[in-house]
Amino acid sequence: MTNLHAQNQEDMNDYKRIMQQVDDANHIVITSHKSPDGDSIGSSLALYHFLRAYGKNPVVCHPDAAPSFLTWMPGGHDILHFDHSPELVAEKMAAADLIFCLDYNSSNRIGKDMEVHLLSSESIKIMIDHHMDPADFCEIIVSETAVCSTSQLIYELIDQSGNLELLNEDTGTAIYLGIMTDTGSFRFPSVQPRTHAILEHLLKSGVKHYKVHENVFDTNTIDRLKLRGYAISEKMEIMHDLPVAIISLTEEELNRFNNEKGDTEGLVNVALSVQGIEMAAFFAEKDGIIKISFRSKGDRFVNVMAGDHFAGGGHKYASGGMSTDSMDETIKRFKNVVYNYFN
Ligand SMILES: [Mn+2]
Repeated sequence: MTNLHAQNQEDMNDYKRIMQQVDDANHIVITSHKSPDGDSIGSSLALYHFLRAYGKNPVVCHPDAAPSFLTWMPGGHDILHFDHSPELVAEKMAAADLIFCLDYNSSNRIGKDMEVHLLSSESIKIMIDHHMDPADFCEIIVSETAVCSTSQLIYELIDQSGNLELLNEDTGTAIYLGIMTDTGSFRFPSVQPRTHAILEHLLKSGVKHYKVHENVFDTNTIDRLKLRGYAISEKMEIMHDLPVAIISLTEEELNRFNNEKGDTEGLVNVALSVQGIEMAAFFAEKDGIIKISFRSKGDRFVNVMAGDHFAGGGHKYASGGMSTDSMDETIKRFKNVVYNYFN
């Protein structure tokens, strides 16, 4: 879906129209959602490197920093963080004449405080995203919910605007990172033949795919591995009579293992990997709030449950939510919701 279809200039695709806005812009800001993941970092840095090769000087402004297994990326240390430098980011956003909103579908996904600066900006705003139900806060919306990652859409922007010769190793590495992490290393149903065609081109462009995998997956600390071992051996529960697995970690438990950003990443997928399990939930307590990740497969979907019961949302097979109840109360509530869902 794109808003610009309404204007329908037949000889120009949406991506070319986006590049027209880029041509006209002097101050370009690239934003993405809170709690960065591989796709928000990948799409932001891919667009950053591409626009630099195109002759622009964009700045990437994120709400908060990424875990270290993502910050090694070329350009990773050029990203400004609102929670660390609020005045500087506010200044960049106020001065912007073009703001990209990548990998999020609703302005509140960048956090209440940064959202104020986004909504008050007079800049043209362009959303490029793959989450369902895009909110209406951008002048141009590219919302492709069947595509595996926003990073793949940045490739489409570069390709379909006729700029593929500008795709260099840094841009390609960022696209590779985003596709790899948002597809569980190229295994989710969202992977299309087109995805692999893009990957072929990225490798031909000099992307060292093995380095991306090593930097993301082979950088465990001992504390992280012990925390994950503890979570699996002591805190994983399979629901009675239901193909549902749960892992929960309290703040005390996380602190015991010196938890750092990213240490619990993907634990929910470990729960989902148990033979016969169709749905998994991971609960983590932070500052008295329970943050929840939901995953599912096959005919089971988690996005509606996350939205209806846990103030969240997301994709059919991968959603998030939160709860201000205690851990025990939250898990009890989840079990009730799941019993109703399955019966
Ligand atoms: Mn994404």
